[in-house]
Amino acid sequence: MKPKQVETHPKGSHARILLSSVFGPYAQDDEFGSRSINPMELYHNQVTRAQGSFSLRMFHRSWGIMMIQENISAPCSVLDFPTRKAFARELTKNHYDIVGISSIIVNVGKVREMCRMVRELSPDSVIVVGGHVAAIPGVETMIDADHIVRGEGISWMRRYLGEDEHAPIRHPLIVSGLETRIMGIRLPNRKGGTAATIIPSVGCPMGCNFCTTSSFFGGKGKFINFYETGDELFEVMCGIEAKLKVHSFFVMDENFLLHRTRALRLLELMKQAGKSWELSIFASANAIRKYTMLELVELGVSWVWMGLESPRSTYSKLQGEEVGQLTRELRKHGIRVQGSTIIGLEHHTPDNIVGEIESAVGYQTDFHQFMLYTPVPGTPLYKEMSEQGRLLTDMDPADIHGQFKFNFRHAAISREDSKRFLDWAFWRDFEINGPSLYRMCQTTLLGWQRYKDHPDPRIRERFAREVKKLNSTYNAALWVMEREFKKVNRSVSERIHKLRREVEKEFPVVARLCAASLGPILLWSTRREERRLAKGRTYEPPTFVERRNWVSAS
Ligand code: B12
Ligand code: SF4
Repeated sequence: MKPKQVETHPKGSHARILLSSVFGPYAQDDEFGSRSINPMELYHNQVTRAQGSFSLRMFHRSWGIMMIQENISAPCSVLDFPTRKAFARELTKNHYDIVGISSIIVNVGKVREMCRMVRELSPDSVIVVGGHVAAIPGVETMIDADHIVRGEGISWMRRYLGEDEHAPIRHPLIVSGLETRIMGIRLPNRKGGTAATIIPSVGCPMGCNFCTTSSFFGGKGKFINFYETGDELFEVMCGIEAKLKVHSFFVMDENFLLHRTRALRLLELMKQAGKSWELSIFASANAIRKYTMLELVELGVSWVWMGLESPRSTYSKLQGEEVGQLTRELRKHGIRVQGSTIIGLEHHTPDNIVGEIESAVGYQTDFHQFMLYTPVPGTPLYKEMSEQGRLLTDMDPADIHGQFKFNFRHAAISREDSKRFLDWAFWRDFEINGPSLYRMCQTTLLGWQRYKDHPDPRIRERFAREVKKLNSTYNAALWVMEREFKKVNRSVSERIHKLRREVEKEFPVVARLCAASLGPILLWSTRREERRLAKGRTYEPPTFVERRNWVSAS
């Protein structure tokens, strides 16, 4: 079916709206495109997946539809992570004028099924599909939707409802991670215990050729700021801090530090108000280098996700950067680094790829994501590969997610080998550097030792807050890791032992007591988790229903 022209919905802001993410379960193979290797988990999907029971497990809500719901005045329900049954129930229980479905490309099969269900169960509803799935060429012919929205969705939905698309953006209250578990233990959901997500912008002006988020929001030189200034951002963060009782923010902005004026104004306001916040950010190496280490520390940057791509890559964000030196420096200042390396770049061959992976592993980041070089619809890389006739056309979109096999013909590496090299990279990082949890502990200790006596009380307060976990639960975790690795990887075990001794030197009573009391419990839960994982245990996020401006239909 051909998408209709975008006009305003006849009911305007009185239209009743359902915004849904695609249905689960996710971490199992099925006919709608779920894949067991593609769980709804950030770390276990693409970062710590080879780390067994030490893998960090957690879910993240679908922030795009939460943002849209918060910024329209129409009655609106958000249904996040429904089952097919829950989606059907919601469609029949409430009458919706508009059903919005949010999806990325891998889940297009689920979108197709959801559109079919809407036509059957709620035939009067207008179907709107948004998110990255909209970038698939010819998606109109794959799914039965009335509107397919490319790019930013808040302004689109406001326009569609006849509302002011330029009104200021209200930020929803978002707890960044859910149901966090590690070593077989689910961490308690304490109010304020988990960072809040804040989304200052979408898109990234760097425009790397493979980057789907950059291209989806305009490509090179373009991005959309929800909050232009440090003042606006500060105000939003203060509001969230008060309501969620957090000190810690997961800043969902592809390249937060690139917006230097905004970041430095935020810092100025944080200093004036004595805010000792922690920020987890995404930033490119060239953007990080625009700041001194002290500025980063003052800004509360405690975790940074940085694209390393490859030691020989030509991306402008890496130009002139000695990446290894930068990652070491960041960690010495207590900033946890998550590196991201691409497997299968154009210059990779079976002969040089092992060396490239070894270099990436040698950066010794706290976390390391490995991803296959993947031409994704909408990106310059996709266009280039398509023009060269190198795209594999018989692949199910559900298998194009960068963690399986190439979706294009590589000049030197076969499809089968792409997976082998990818899996080997994760394995090698774990073998050489040990569990990410241990590496994080190392960075936390370095930060504490360096800044515990810093003259700025905001800085001291933050490092004291961070080290609290290290001298208690994490030291018990170190005790377990040291024991478990003794049998399989003596070198890692010895390094963990050394770190634990340092922690115990710093906190002689608490750290030892915690290791002695909590250690055996954690050891038991870790081993139980290993057994569960060996039997194929997977995890699924719970379903959420949230209603706003809601009145029951008469
Ligand atoms: C959080 C996140 C996740 C979470 C899950 C989120 C969820 N509940 O689905 C986790 C960590 C589990 C995850 C997993 C995966 N993810 Co992910 N993820 C993200 C991340 C980091 C943030 C998403 C976000 O909230 N952005 C901010 C919001 C505001 O932007 P947005 O979602 O795009 O929404 C805007 C518009 O798209 C639009 N919109 C969105 N929905 C709708 C709906 C309607 C009706 C309308 C009108 C508009 C609209 O309006 C919104 C406001 O402007 C993005 C990267 C990024 N920076 O966006 C990747 C990203 C979305 N993920 C991606 C991928 C590939 C994956 C994985 C396959 C893992 C992997 N191998 O990379 C898995 C898939 C898991 C699965 N089984 O489905 C890709 C998608 C690529 C593509 N072109 O499809 C992205 C873009 C990362 C990347 N650069 O490659 N992911
Ligand atoms: S710097 Fe990162 S976010 Fe920006 S375009 Fe490149 S890969 Fe994308």
